[in-house]
Amino acid sequence: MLQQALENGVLTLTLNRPESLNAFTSELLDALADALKEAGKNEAVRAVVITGAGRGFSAGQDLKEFQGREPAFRQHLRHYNRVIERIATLDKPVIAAVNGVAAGAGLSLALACDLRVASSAAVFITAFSRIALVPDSGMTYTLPRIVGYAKAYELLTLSPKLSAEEALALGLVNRVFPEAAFAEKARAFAEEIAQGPTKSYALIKRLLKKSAAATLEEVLEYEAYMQELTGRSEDHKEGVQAFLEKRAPEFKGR
Ligand code: T3D
Repeated sequence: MLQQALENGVLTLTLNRPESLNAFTSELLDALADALKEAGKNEAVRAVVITGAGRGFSAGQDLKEFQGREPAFRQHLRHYNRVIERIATLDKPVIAAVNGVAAGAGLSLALACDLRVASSAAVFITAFSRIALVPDSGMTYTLPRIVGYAKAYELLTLSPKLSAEEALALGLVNRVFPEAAFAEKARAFAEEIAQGPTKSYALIKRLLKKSAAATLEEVLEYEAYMQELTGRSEDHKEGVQAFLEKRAPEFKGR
């Protein structure tokens, strides 16, 4: 259901229900939330990748899970919200490696990550309005912040299928890699990030999250505080030393 592998500082979490394009069940969401919590505690993890098994990233909610039962949407969304909040507060870069279709809450999950890389075969669909729902899992927060209000409104109401190239042009993804080399390229991208100054990345993430609802004055103060923390880190000393010695830095995430 959820596969985990830790290699070279990168924890890869693979949604593994390929027969339904990795549609989410409560069980899968809880496993993902637990894995993200553990990733926060494990010092060996310096970056997290979320990807999908088979030809899909995730088709969102498993539409078969509640058939024949009374819907309890608000209660059920707690499973999603826990995942989204854990990604937002995890002090490590979280990368969505979108190997195939990302629809509904599958797209919400990708948008909640800090970075997105896509296979040239990936397809992006907001999907909620196609089944007369509103978005969830933070998509009305993340999407307009990435593409702006008017594009977000269009994507959420008309729900077109976007190709990887269209998603790249909109800024929905950071990189597109050819389908045949996707796994290898996505891994290399994540390993490069995991070898970076990850303590500094963690505080950049906190600053950006805070800036979404803060005044300039508050941000200036928070930046100064965070700069004090990064300025005292081993990685900062190494970065300056490496610059002076004209060599590549070796960051440890401390
Ligand atoms: O309950 C709550 O709390 C509400 C929460 C809502 C969150 C949401 O995510 S709402 C949005 C839910 N997702 C969708 O509406 C997307 C439904 N899927 C599709 O529109 C299409 O499958 C795709 C566009 C994603 C991909 O199309 P295609 O042609 O590449 O694949 P396919 O043939 O439609 O799907 C392949 C199989 O996956 C198929 O199974 P089968 O017929 O081979 O046995 C299909 O039924 C299954 N599948 C795809 N999406 C889902 C799914 N099974 C369960 N749930 C799905 N969401």
